[in-house]
Amino acid sequence: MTTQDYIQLEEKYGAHNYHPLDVVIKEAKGVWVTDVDGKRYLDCLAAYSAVNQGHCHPKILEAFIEQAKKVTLTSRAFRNDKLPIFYKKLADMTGYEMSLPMNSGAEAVETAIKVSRRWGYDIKKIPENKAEIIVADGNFHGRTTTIVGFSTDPMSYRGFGPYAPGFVIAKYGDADDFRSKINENTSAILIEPIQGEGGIVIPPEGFLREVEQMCRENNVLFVCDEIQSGLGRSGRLFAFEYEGVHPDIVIIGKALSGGFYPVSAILSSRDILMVIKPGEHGSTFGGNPLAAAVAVKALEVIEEENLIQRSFELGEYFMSKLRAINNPHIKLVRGRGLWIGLVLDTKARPYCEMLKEEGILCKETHETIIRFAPPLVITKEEIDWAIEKIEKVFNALN
Ligand code: IF1
Repeated sequence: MTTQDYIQLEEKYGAHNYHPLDVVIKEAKGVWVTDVDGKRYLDCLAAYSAVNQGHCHPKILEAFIEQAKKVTLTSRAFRNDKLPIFYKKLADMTGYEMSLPMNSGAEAVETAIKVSRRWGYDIKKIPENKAEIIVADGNFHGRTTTIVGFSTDPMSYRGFGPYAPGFVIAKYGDADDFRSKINENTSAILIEPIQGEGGIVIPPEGFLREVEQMCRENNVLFVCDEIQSGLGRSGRLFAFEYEGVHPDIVIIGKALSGGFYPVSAILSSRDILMVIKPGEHGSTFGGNPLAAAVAVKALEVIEEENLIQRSFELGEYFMSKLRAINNPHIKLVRGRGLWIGLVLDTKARPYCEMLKEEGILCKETHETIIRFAPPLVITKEEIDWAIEKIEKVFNALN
């Protein structure tokens, strides 16, 4: 079958809920993917940071296969020998006392919302059904109806109402606006430390510290969604570390499994997580032994291969090379670690299409921003190769 054959099948039998580039990937390894015609591409999206460790990492693959031969799913009606090890690994690596495992990122965000509301009622004594959670404009936290209900992007929420109440929008980066929205019924502030889908939007220095401070002053939980920004992507284990804050709840996913399996979790303290009593929350696959075994190895790879420092250093290098490209359409290069947004003054899609022809896969966001977020195992030589192609494309489309 040819690329077009696959595309026609997909268009005919699959819902059109995406508009992907016309590249049909057959296999992948590290930072490279190969399409059905045998053409290789440098992957600069890394499945939206789910393959920080690189595609099909051999050590995670081995852990996956070994566990899959033993037991994959026990349900949480019984215990298994991998989940406790996963809990301990998360606690040791992140410094958070306890965690609650789920599957998709959105499920973990929903879990954080439920825990924040339950804490609001049982601990803060907010009147029943009055709890409010403050979120940021330009947020992206997933695609469930609750979550899209507090999105400010019509692409996410139009036609999916009625929306869950109890969410208040504040201006991302504006601490005064967040503070002005706090009242006695506020149970949490939920934000991304850097807004990914918004186009790698880094808030003003000090914003996260001010949010943490207003949460402490008003007995409000500080919740950080690190599903995309976390686990090394930003050049730190968590992006919130750039401001030295310590959120009450941290939400993780994506690279937590290195792209092998949907694994997500929320990290928090015993005091907060114990508001959920047995049987009050969970999921069929949440905390299964296969997910746990894969996640432990995915976390070990981040440590063993020093991916956090690599992300920081190579991200600085990549951004410096992008800034050196002299092109009138490039307005701004911004990012943290290997999480880079190239802000243009024109539509980004044609550049992504042409970069694909040059062997680089990347994705535009919000029309005019090209996101470069390769797996953190990328080498300096591969970055140099990519820069050469990017310069060629910008010169051609000038
Ligand atoms: C798609 C981008 C979109 C996330 C943050 C929660 C979730 C995500 C900060 C939900 C997921 C993915 C979803 C995927 C494309 C990608 C994405 F932001 F990364 F670019 F959509 F905006 N919090 N982001 O980034 O996690 O339930 O997907 O596991 O929906 O197309 P999920």
